[in-house]
Amino acid sequence: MSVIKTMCARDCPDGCFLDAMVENGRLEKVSGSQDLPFTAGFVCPRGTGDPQRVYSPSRVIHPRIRLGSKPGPDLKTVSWDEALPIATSHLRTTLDNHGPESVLLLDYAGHTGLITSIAAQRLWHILGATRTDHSLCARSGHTAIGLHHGTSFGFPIPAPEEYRALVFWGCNTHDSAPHLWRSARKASRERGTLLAAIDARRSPTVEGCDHALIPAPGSDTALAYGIAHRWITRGVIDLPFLERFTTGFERFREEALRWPPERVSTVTALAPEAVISFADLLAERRPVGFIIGIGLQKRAAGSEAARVISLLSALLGQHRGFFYTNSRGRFIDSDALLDRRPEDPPGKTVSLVGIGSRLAAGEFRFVWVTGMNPAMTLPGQDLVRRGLASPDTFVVVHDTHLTETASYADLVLPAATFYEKEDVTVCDSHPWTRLMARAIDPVGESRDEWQVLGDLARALGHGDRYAEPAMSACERALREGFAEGSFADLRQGLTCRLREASPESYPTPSGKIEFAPKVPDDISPLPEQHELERATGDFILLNSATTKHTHSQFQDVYGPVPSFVWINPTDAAARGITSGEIVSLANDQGSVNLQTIVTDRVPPGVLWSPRPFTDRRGTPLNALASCQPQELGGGPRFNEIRVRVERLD
Ligand SMILES: Nc1nc2c(c(=O)[nH]1)N[C@H]1C(S)=C(S)[C@@H](COP(=O)(O)OP(=O)(O)OC[C@H]3O[C@@H](n4cnc5c(=O)[nH]c(N)nc54)[C@H](O)[C@@H]3O)O[C@H]1N2
Ligand SMILES: Nc1nc2c(c(=O)[nH]1)N[C@H]1C(S)=C(S)[C@@H](COP(=O)(O)OP(=O)(O)OC[C@H]3O[C@@H](n4cnc5c(=O)[nH]c(N)nc54)[C@H](O)[C@@H]3O)O[C@H]1N2
Ligand code: SF4
Ligand SMILES: [Mo]
Repeated sequence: MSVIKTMCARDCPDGCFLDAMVENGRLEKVSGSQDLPFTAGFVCPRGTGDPQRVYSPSRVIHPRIRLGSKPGPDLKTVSWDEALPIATSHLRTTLDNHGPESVLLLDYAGHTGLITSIAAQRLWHILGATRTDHSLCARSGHTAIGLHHGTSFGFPIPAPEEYRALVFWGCNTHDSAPHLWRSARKASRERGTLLAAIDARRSPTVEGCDHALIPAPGSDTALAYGIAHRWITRGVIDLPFLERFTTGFERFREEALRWPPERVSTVTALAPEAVISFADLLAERRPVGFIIGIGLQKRAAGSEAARVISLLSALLGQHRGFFYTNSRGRFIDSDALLDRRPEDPPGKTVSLVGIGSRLAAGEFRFVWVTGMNPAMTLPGQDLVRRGLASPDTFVVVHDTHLTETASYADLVLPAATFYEKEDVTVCDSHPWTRLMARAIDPVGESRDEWQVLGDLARALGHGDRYAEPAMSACERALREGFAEGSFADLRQGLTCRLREASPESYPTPSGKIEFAPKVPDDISPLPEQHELERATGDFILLNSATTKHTHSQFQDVYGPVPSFVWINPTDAAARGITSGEIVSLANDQGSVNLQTIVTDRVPPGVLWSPRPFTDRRGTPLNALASCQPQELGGGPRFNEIRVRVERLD
């Protein structure tokens, strides 16, 4: 058995160093490498499930072309020599007849490696074709935090020893980042670090913390101002720090003073005393690390909550005492990966959250899908699926597995998994990286992205732009990237440490933390608590990941993403609903049927379900989600899906 050192490529904050155990050319087992203490010792169920997924029956192993109409499973195996000219000819015809804007790239979170995630974008830049703004996940929070701090990176991970309290705010770290969670638990055990959670439901993270608050969904801005109010009125804020490192505090102070505990209580539904005692607890436990969830900002005003929470630690005299994701604090030259040149046409960038409407309107005649399963993960599924199903739109899906989107593909191309190609990935939290060495040969006829896109570029006369080996582009991108080690070390399998921006530097106009930055007219200079819609008989459906699946992946290993919904006993009783019953969640966009679990882990008026399931009729959860982007940052609104709950007869 040989052990190949690699790193996980999934879109996960933990960035595990993995040891791939290979025997006779076959991936047998995957374990957490001892080379990185942060992730050593265990991997999540997706890591352990990788060997099964790599060889699963749903793996795409040959190119396949559609027989019959979309959507449907009828695909015929063809050779690469047949498949590539078909893709090229459709692409060329679309470019000639409809222009580059009608050629869309849908790429997202399947593989976060520098090479894999950029390979298709490089060609789209050369062609001046349509790309998206990648707004589906964390973008609003990045924009929000950046308004006040210049960029969104926060304290280094693992959390420095001096944190005496960690607040998990609108994130379910227990499931979404198990190693980060483990390091927090260790700090709690060994140093008495207080663990607190603020979540709109009793999540696994809430259950694992010493202290928790369950505010009404979308009321976090009020809560954060309430905490600031208590600190300001008690005089526990660090005035010399605020004087030296911030601007605009007076205006923030005035707003915070408008949020006494009683007013906070009317918005959050928390008892005034609970807000006061929580604020006092944190003030005694400084320095405090606020971990701001990506889940938190997936609502119309989610970015407002991210803004105000990111400012709290400054009141306690701390630089960047928050963690969101640290992806914006690295020194990676993405232009080197894209090979951007002045002569390239500008191209068009459109909203990924809002792409459903454009797809349904027939704006695109050629769509290349890679590292993404849009027929599951995009909001507005009715529009998305209608658009992909159009006979006028030629859809190519390059994926490792036969996905729900493959049912809408005209051509499916087999992709190599991260065990089958070389790459380098940069994790969003900790700063360590190492080469993702190729552990096994590509399964079946699968090919990596650089090769496939290079072949397509060559056929279109742009071969010179893919002539360099992918690893040289990667090396150029990382030229300024390392704090310890070098690209040569990386190539030898050594652990390298990436350079990180200083937590004490603020690339804002003033060079300081700006409480009330200068912003365009449609944005409020200070974070704002939006009016919450009052009871209309509708529920708010929250949804988040569970441990076994990464978004729509691993359904081949662990079965479908479970379709159940938590409902509060009071709401269930009022509707005569019992646990285990199938109900319909419906709104003006669609409906899904799923099984109830009656539990007080959600408050009245709030529902929670795993994401992103399809119901028994094949309707995806995201049929209910709106493709109207958030105002700030253009992010999604997955955590404020309004639905009615109806019993099925
Ligand atoms: N309802 C709801 N929907 C959501 C969210 C939510 O909270 N609620 N969250 C959103 C978030 S945070 C995110 S990040 C998105 C994720 O959205 P997606 O990126 O669409 O997520 P996945 O389902 O993981 O799809 C990734 C695809 O990449 C493929 N893949 C894996 N490795 C490779 C590779 O090396 N090469 C190629 N070519 N393909 C590969 C996988 O097989 C899989 O089909 O979903 C969003 N959707
Ligand atoms: N197992 C697994 N892990 C993953 C992923 C996966 O698919 N599977 N995906 C990865 C990706 S791409 C991402 S973006 C991250 C996301 O990981 P997180 O940032 O942890 O976000 P979520 O998992 O969506 O959890 C959000 C939590 O916020 C709560 N919440 C929702 N609305 C509100 C609100 O208004 N206020 C408050 N206070 N709480 C609220 C929800 O109840 C939920 O418990 O996870 C990553 N990790
Ligand atoms: S998905 Fe996350 S926890 Fe699981 S192996 Fe990958 S990096 Fe580690
Ligand atoms: Mo995400």
